[in-house]
Order: sequence, then C-alpha cells, then structure tokens
Amino acid sequence: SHQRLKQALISLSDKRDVDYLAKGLVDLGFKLISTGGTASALEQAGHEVTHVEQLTSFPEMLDGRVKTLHPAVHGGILARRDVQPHMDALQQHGIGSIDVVVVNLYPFYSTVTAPGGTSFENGVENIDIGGPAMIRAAAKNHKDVLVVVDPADYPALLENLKREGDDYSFRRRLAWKAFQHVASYDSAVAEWFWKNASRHEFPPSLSIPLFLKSPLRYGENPHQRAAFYEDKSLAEVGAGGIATAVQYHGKEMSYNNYLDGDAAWNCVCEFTNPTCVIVKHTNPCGVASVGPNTGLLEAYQLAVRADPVSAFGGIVAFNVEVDEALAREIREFRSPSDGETRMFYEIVIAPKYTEKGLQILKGKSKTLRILEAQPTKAGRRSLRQIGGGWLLQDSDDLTPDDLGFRVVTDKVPSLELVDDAQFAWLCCKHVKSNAIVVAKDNRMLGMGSGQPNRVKSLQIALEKAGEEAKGAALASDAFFPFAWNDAVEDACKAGVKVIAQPGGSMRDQDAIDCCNKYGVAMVFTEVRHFRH
Ligand code: 93A
Repeated sequence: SHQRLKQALISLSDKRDVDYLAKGLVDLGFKLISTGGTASALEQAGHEVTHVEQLTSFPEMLDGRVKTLHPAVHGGILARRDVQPHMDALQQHGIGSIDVVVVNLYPFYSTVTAPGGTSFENGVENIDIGGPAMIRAAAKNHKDVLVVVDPADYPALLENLKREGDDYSFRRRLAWKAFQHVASYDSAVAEWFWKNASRHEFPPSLSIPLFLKSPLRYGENPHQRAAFYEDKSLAEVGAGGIATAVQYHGKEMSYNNYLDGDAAWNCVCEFTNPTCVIVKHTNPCGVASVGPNTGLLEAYQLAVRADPVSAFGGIVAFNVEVDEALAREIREFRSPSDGETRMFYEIVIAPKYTEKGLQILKGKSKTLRILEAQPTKAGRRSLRQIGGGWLLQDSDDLTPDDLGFRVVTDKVPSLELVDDAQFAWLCCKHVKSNAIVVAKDNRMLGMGSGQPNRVKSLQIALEKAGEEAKGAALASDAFFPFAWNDAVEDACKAGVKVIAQPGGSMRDQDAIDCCNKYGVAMVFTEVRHFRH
C-alpha cells in the first residue's frame, strides 16, 4: 500500500528456496537488498541485488562479524511509518525503509552437534549477532515490516503481499515466530556456554531450546490437545532417547506412546546382558535378561510370561539387535494366558534390527510402531510442571553397582540370591512408588506399582509371582515402616529368600527380627528409588 519503492532485505544461511522467494518478491515490485553469500546466490540466479555495503557505504568487516549492524539497515527497519519525525530522519540521512526482512541464522546447532564435534572457538564464531538483531528489529516493528525466519512461510508471505489490504494478524503471527526463533536460538547458545563453562554448577542452566517436533493427535485423552517438542541441546551430548528414535513402521506415535516408550527404553538401557522389557502405562510389567549363551528369544518369552495380561497392548523394548528368529517369535507368540490369542503390542523398540528381522516385524500388523533408538545417556535433568512452576532434579542414575547391599540378618544370602536382589532392585527403580518387585534368575516374576499402600503393592507383586515367589528375591523402593503382621512378614510367609530395601525406618529392627525368625536374608541398600 506504500507508494515508495518497496525493499526486501534477505540474509540467509539456509538458502533453500531463495530463488522462489526472490522471484516472488521481484514480481511484486520489490527491490532486493542482501548480504555477501546470499547476494551471490541471488545474482547467480539472475536477480538484481543491492549489496548491504552499497547501502551502508561501509565494507563488511571483522571477518563478517559486522555486516548489517548499521543505522542504514536498522533505521530502515525500525522507523515508524506513521510517525513523521521518524520518516523525516530517514530522509535526512538518506536511508530507505525496509518492508520485508527474511533472515535465518548461522547454523549454530548443526555446528556444535556435528559428528566429531567442533572447537569452542568455532562454536563461538557461529553465534549469529547481526541476524537476530535484524529479526528482532523487524518483529518489533511488525506493524510496518513483515519478518520471515522459516522457508516454509515464503508462500504465505508472497500470498499476503499479493492480497489487497493488510492482514495485521498475519504480521503478528510472523513476529511471534520471529521472537520464538531467536529465543530458541539464544537458549541453545546459553545451554552450550553453560556446558562449556560451568556444567558442574548447581542449580543448572534452564534455558532449554525447545523446537516443535510435531503436533500430536491428542494428549493422554482425546479431549486434550498435545504436541511434541524436541530439546535440541541434548543432541549436543548425544543423549539418545526416545525423542530422537527413528520410526520404521506403523501408526504415528501418540502422546501415551512417547511416555510409555520412554519408560520402556530407559529401563531396558539399564541392563548390560541382553534384555527384554515390557511396559504398560509407564511401568515395567515384564523384564528378563539372558546370559550370552541363551537366546534373546527366551528373554522375550519370559518377559511376557511375567504378566501376559498386562503385556498385551504393551511396549516391548530390547537392548540388543532384533534378528529374524526373534522377530518371528514376536509376530507369532500366543498369549500364555489362553495359548491362543496372538500377542498385540503398541511399539517395539530396539537399538538395531537385521534387515530380515525388520521385514518380518512389519508383517505383524500395519499399526505396530517399530522404533530404532540410541541408548539413553545418564546425567539428564528431570523437569516436572506443578501449579505455578517447575521442579527440577537430576535423573535417578544410580545402579546396583553404585550401592552396597549390606546384609543385616543372621541369614547371609548366596551370591546367586544377591544377584537376584540386585536385578529386582534395578527393576524396582523403574516402577512407580510404592514399588515392589519379585524376581529370580534374571527375570521379573511379579510387581506391584503405584499403590499408596506398600502392603498392597507387595500383595499384588506376590500374587503375580504366585508359587514362584518361593526362593525368589524381593525388592522394595523404600523402607518398610512396619514388619510384623505387615509387608515384611507377608513376604517371609510367601517364601521369598532375600529382601532388598533401603533401611532407615524407626522399626528397622522389627524388620530384621522378623526376617531372622523366618530364616530370610535382608540386605540394606541405604538408597531409595522413589518414583512418584
Ligand atoms: O556475523 S554476524 O553476527 N553480523 C552481522 O552483521 C550479520 N548480518 C547478517 N551475522 C550476520 N548476518 C548473518 O549472516 C545472517 O543472519 C545470515 O545467517 C548470514 C548470511 O550471510 P551471507 O549472506 O553472507 O551468506
């Protein structure tokens, strides 16, 4: 709607679709202004370009650190068209106004996350200063300037410019995207500096660069809207995990799939032996490890057997490659409950698949989601929202190797039983409190989760383990406040041979006395694994 010559400033690191953009702008009567590399690209595509240096009468200097940081650029962007003194000032200094700003920033992310890494100096050089300054200036003056930071918005920009009359809401939306873009960018820079300068300081930096990965169909329930954001600062440390998994097959991942998939994957990554974990509603309901001489096939079967009813519709995760034989077993295995129904799963996750294995799994069903993920690294932060704020904690990274399993009873457990107790303890860590796990020979026999009452969790776990509880190990995520006629005595009566718990209750002695009476071993870990 302006009579004067319209100008667009284009300065891009990601030069995708620049020719399309330039053509569209030129057709609409725009004059193009551009920086070094972008100007060359435009000229090569046959467009006429004003170089920023012509505008500023100043050369690009300091190895390009100062290119567009100049009043001839920023005055042209920031001047308010409806304020006469602003326009007079532009006139006085011979500055033309800039109506469209298209900028994307130095690729800081891909540089600092490049495989093989990069030097600190090179990371610093890739921090864009002039680009964000232009984006912020244009977004601030969005009433008069259209600002685009995403090539996906080029068509909408051109459409909008073509249309008669001004769409103020479009301008505002672009401004929002622009500030969001710069904020994420600066968060990434801040995170990276924190990691390089003071990663051991606590509390840590919380400038998390979140990027929308995909909208989700819905949240935990269909009436809740939902979306999935990726924390790109994690890519830097190669954190792995479910967010960066590759999906080979199946229906699109849902909100609950991500939650449950995360739980299954984090749990299975804990184990060093070949292991299968089956998760239902974020709780492992089947876990089995096998030694190097037994096939993973057996781990899978044992994991299902721990609780076939819960495993149905669950998430199956492996920490080693899924081959043809295993894939066939997953496809064909019938529920041990009735020996007939084929098992149904939401997701299979593994670090790798053989070609044949993948092909066979794809044949199980159209919907089965097949994911390949990289091991989740320790040292993550756990963040949870509460009303009015966020709670931060380190992720719970302790493993049985970090703990002493101190024997406190007359009965000393055999080495084999200590192994069972450690296995049960490791499973327990991934079960919602109050958590009780019964295990033997590297497999979970039963678990009780999420009960507000420890006795109830214990009863559920023992019930699931059934007769197999006899001679097994039992782990509790926290201490037993009572023993006699309570959880400890129930466990002893069920025939477990060793109980692992943190200890620390006022009535620890009752628990010990009770175990002594029944000839059961008890070990204290002195560490608890609440998971609320
Ligand atoms: O080095 S800068 O921080 N200083 C500047 O003045 C400046 N102006 C534009 N970075 C600057 N830019 C960035 O250069 C843009 O954000 C864009 O990413 C890139 C485009 O450079 P070229 O056109 O030379 O490829």
